[in-house]
Amino acid sequence: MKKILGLAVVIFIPISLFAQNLHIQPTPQNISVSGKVADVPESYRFYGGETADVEAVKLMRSIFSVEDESTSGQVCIYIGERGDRAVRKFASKIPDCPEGYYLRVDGKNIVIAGADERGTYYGVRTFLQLMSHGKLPEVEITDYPDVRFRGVVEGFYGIPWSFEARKRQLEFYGKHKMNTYIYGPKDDPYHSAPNWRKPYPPEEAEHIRSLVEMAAVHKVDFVWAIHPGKDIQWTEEDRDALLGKFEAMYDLGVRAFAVFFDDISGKGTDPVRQAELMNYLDEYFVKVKKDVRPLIVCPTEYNRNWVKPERGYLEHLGKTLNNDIQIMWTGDYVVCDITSEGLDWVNSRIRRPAYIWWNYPVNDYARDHIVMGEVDRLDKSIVSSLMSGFVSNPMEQAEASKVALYAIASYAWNLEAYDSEVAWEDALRELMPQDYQFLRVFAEHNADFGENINNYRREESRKIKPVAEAFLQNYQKAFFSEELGKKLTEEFEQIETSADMLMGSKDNNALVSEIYPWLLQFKSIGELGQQVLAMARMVNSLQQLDKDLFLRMYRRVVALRDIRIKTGIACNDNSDCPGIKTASCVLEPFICELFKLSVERFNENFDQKLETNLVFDYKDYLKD
Ligand code: LOG
Repeated sequence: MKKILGLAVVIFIPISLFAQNLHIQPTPQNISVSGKVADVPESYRFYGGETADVEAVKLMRSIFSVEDESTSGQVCIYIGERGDRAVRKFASKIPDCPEGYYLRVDGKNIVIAGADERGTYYGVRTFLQLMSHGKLPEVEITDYPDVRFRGVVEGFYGIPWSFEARKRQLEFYGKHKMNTYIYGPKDDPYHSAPNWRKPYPPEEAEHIRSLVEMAAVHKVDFVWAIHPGKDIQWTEEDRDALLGKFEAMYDLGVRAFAVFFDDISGKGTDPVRQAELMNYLDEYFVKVKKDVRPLIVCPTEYNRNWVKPERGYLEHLGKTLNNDIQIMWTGDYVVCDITSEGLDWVNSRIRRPAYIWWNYPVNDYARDHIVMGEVDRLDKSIVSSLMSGFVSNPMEQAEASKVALYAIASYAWNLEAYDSEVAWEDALRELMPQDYQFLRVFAEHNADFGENINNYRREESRKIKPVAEAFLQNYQKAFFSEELGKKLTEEFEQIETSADMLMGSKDNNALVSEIYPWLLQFKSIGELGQQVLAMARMVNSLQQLDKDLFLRMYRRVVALRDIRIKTGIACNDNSDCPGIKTASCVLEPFICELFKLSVERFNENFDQKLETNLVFDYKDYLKD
């Protein structure tokens, strides 16, 4: 039977639709598709298994096992890196770019040839995506990343990610071709003051050791960062303490390091001392060890808005820091979109391409919000050589951050081909394969950060927004549009249902538990919306108005508002950003406005003095 199937392989079936709809993320740089499709071969010969990247081979072997190999196999699988015998024939096709690969599937061959080990691994990752429903399209792909370092900087304030969450992250990075995880949670006392000089306690040390191992399996550089600037004394003693800590981390397996000088004041901010220290570490640690990656530094003036030109801070780093030290940069502001102009500006000062620390989707300055919206506004026209890295600072909610991280992986690999909508849909599907449609509803209405100190806003509730606006315009003129009202009611029903479905979902337990407080509030937005719309409708036809029923509805809305505040405070009593906010950009204000208009009308007609202001002010509540 197997033999017959094997023979069938050489005959490609022209199902061009299938092939044309090839969906590979991140989008490969060059792909040509013949339109022919074959079954995944069951009879094959495998070349290069002993010499190619171990992890790449392992992944390939999960489909093409050693046991099923046959010398008479019809299809030859070649795998390896440039210089390996198995892929020698294809050497000229391999892109001359780190982490690049050449991938070919034709009637007789499957070729995966990497420019280096990661290239081969990424080639296999692409191959796995090609194979869907047991079919393999005939393709030729030449692929490589636009941005050299892509990934995540766990650099937020708040509860650092758990060991379990980090494991899931590393797996996700490997799968989506991200190669960097910078460990720098502000609230890890062994990363920052007061304990940066001390070694980790044994249990935490062991966790780091296993994360480093796991990172290697997923082809991710585990970069350990230190944040010494709050109390560094610039003495020899402190320099040795820092070096000692690096040594201790090296012993745990760490082979990539960063030093963060962000968010400090006083002595630690001195660019001369910072540069001396960095060069010292470069010369006496990195260069001596030989197997350590180039250093990364996050400067004190890490965004344009904070630069004091008279200090000449960036210029000093640019001039003095050894060439192979990377310099991080958040853009024109702490939180902002990255622009070509901004990159030119900083690069000319630091004399190297900036290593972007993108402060999105981090929510440590807006802890009451969770953001899972479409990552649009990433500039596709930026010349990739202007950046040496693009890493995202995520949310304390690791699993929920994956929506943004998926997008960033896709963008940093291939800037021009980035499609925010596709990335968003894909990410949601990956997070919740079964309950995707409910998650989509939630994510659509949880995209903005609300008013915040960084003035960084995102579009939210995009589809329903014009409907809500038009409805209110009509209603202000005392016209209740049945058509628009129906759409809005349906939306609120869908919100309520989606919240229930997600709270009960077993599709991704880690995600559900992270977003649970927001789901509770999301459900109540659904209920509130329906109730307020019903009130508005009732008060609009005064002849039919049942005064008692209206008052009952009024009381229920007020009760829902109170529950909402109490739930919010119970879940987050952070004094800067208390509460849990959801759909706060469009739907919550819509509900407040419609409530106000309806109650005003009721008051006028029944000579009542009901409160019309349905505010959701957590801070006021905390004061009481
Ligand atoms: C911190 C970072 C924090 C982020 C957003 C950098 C380089 N440093 O203002 O730890 O998560 O902003 O609040 C920062 O961005 N400081």
